[in-house]
Amino acid sequence: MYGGGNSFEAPAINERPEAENPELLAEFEARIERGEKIEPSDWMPALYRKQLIRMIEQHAHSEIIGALPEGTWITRAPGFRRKLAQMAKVQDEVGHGQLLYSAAETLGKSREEMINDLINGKSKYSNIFNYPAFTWADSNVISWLVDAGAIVNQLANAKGSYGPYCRALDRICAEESFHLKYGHDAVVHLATGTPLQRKMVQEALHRWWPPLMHFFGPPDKMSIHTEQLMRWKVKMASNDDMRQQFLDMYVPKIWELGLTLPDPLLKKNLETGKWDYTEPDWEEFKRVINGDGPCNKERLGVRKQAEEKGAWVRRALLNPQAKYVQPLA
Ligand code: FAQ
Repeated sequence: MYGGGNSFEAPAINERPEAENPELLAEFEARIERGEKIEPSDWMPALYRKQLIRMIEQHAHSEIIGALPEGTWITRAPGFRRKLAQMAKVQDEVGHGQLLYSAAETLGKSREEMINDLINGKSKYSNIFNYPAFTWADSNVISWLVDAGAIVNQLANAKGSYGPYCRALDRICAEESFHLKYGHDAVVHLATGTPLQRKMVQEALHRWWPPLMHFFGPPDKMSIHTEQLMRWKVKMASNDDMRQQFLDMYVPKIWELGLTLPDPLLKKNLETGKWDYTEPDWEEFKRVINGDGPCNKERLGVRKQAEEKGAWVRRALLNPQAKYVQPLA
């Protein structure tokens, strides 16, 4: 079990599907089976609501924390055009966070509670954003391959059962596809550039490969939530299936550029039709998602500071009647 204070606990007895009204549960599951969307005002089992909040909230946090490693490269991106594009991408990621927080709010958890849970380390966010982007090439690898991984996941889940989440994912995927092209273009530029540029992108790729393999979640046999989530069509592909899809689509593109990956076992197995690979270090994954990665403290520190510095704006928005009173000299 991936534990720590923020881990998913066994559902309370009254949250277990068998504790629900059997007729309502059967009708709910039949609707899902028919491919209908569940909307916020519809009846839903308590566990479906809890799982969706967990997943959408983690996704929202991942977007706003995910903006940070690339955000630090806006001022250092090479040239004005790259700076503009980098800035637009980072703004998109933060916008995705907003869409996803709104989708999670429809299930009854307030944005304030979600942000508090993020800052206090109670909620998780994607493992991958706890690693540093040392060079411009690291930022490009994120733009290409982390976005690619996110698209594999989101295209599948956009066909899921909860209306507000699926609609948010449709829009996010459209923008993310553009990020992917931007990232690919930037990586190709470095890979076909000077020997130093090529070396830089090759090193970045080796650094990001293990966290990219972790990104899709633990192997199916270790996953806690997949079975229930797939039954209710919240998740539309298992972790291993998404990882395989990613390998299938992107390893050939990486090799095409003459770049290497740090896994001597990586190859498509013609008998099984699947990719063979070395299991990444799942102990490292557990440490990172439970708060002990290279950049966890720094990432949460930035969010905490943003929250504190922006508090006056939220207060002013919530109470527009309040006027600033000039203090007496
Ligand atoms: N990182 O039972 P499972 C992006 C946790 S968006 C951290 O397999 P599940 C855009 C999991 O929460 C990236 N924790 O879990 C962008 C659970 O712990 P809990 C985010 C992870 O939910 C690009 C435990 O391990 N995308 O990148 C991770 O069935 C570029 C057991 O795991 C989403 O969130 C992980 N990688 O499957 C932004 C998509 N994997 O909660 C900026 C929505 C697992 O019990 C720049 N989420 N855990 O304490 C999902 O599809 C699923 O939640 C999975 C995990 C597939 C991530």
